[in-house]
Amino acid sequence: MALIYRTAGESHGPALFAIMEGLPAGLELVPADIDIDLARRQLGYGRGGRMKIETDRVSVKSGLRHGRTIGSPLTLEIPNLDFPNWAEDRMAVWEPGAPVEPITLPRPGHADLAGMIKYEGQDLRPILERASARETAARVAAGGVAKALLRRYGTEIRSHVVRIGAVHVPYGQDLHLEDFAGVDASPVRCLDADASVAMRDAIQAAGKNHDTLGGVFEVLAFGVMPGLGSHVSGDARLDGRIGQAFLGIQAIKGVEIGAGFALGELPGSQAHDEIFWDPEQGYHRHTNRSGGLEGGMTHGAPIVVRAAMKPISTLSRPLASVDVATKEPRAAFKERSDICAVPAAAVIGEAMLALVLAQALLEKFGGDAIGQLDESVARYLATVRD
Ligand code: EPS
Repeated sequence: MALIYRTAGESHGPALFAIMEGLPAGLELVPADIDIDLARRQLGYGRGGRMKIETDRVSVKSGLRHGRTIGSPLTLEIPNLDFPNWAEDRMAVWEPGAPVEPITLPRPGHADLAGMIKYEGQDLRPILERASARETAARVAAGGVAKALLRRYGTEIRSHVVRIGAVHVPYGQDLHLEDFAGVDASPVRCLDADASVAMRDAIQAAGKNHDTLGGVFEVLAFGVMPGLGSHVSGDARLDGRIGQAFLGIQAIKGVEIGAGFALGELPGSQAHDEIFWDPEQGYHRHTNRSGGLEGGMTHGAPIVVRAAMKPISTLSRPLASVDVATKEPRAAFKERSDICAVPAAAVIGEAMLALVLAQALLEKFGGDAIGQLDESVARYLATVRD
């Protein structure tokens, strides 16, 4: 059965949900598999007041018994602790006692205007509530489950921030799993201590200036077996599926795999990863400009994905807009928001890569129960070296 998932929930509604279908029965889970990543997603210098209100923890509503999946849809719920503050009026589920003023000043860069036109609304609230990156908490919860599945077969996913505004560290370095041990201790989830300070200062300066900052983060998957994904059709290529998953994260505007855009500048003799074999390592490469993917398939080297996040579009000194009710020029709507959420986006990127890889794993090996999956993977891995 294919692994599919869907999220539901509004930013200031009662709760967020993720439903996952197609997980094999018998996968062991503990709350920390999900809650640690939920907490990591809430961190990062530059988050706004909302993160002081929320303490994201998963509540499992179906699909799990005694800490093991049972093959039925897994429902993950994350309550919005801010909801009681909104329940009486702006996000009341039923008709509120008194009318609520519509929001009619779309923010440049947000889903507000296009969403309102598309859904024929006179109020931006329903659009911004679902477009909000609060939704990513549900994806991170689902990603925690996907990571637990992948871990069973030796795959570990890590991330770090490589750019905030104008401050950046070199991209695409040769990194190993151990390099990430302390990354969550950096206020911006950057591996370089000096750059962390400079990034934090840049966020602080942007905040003082009523501005926001974007950046670039990198996600790596270590211990990925070769042969996930397929070359046979465009939509089966894992590069494309990873690209979709990352570009589906709120505010992501660019994705690179491996050396990415820099490959466009190199001659073929310097762009590819030469192939070696020895009895100890089997097939291996000395470089990884391909970011672990060739022909839409994993080849055994770490997967390396970078994504660029645009600056948050809710500005405390708003940009020019138009009142959709009167068509008069007005400053855009402003609401409590973050100054920078790139460190959080990196954690969300981990979840998206985990979900794509878990889907590709189950697509290749299937299995209704974890034992069947274990057997298929072991049989395949025995063939890989030779
Ligand atoms: C967001 C606006 C802010 C962010 C929110 C995303 O929320 P609020 O409007 O409640 O202050 O904090 O992110 C989260 C709540 C979260 O959990 O990541 C937006 O408009 O996208």
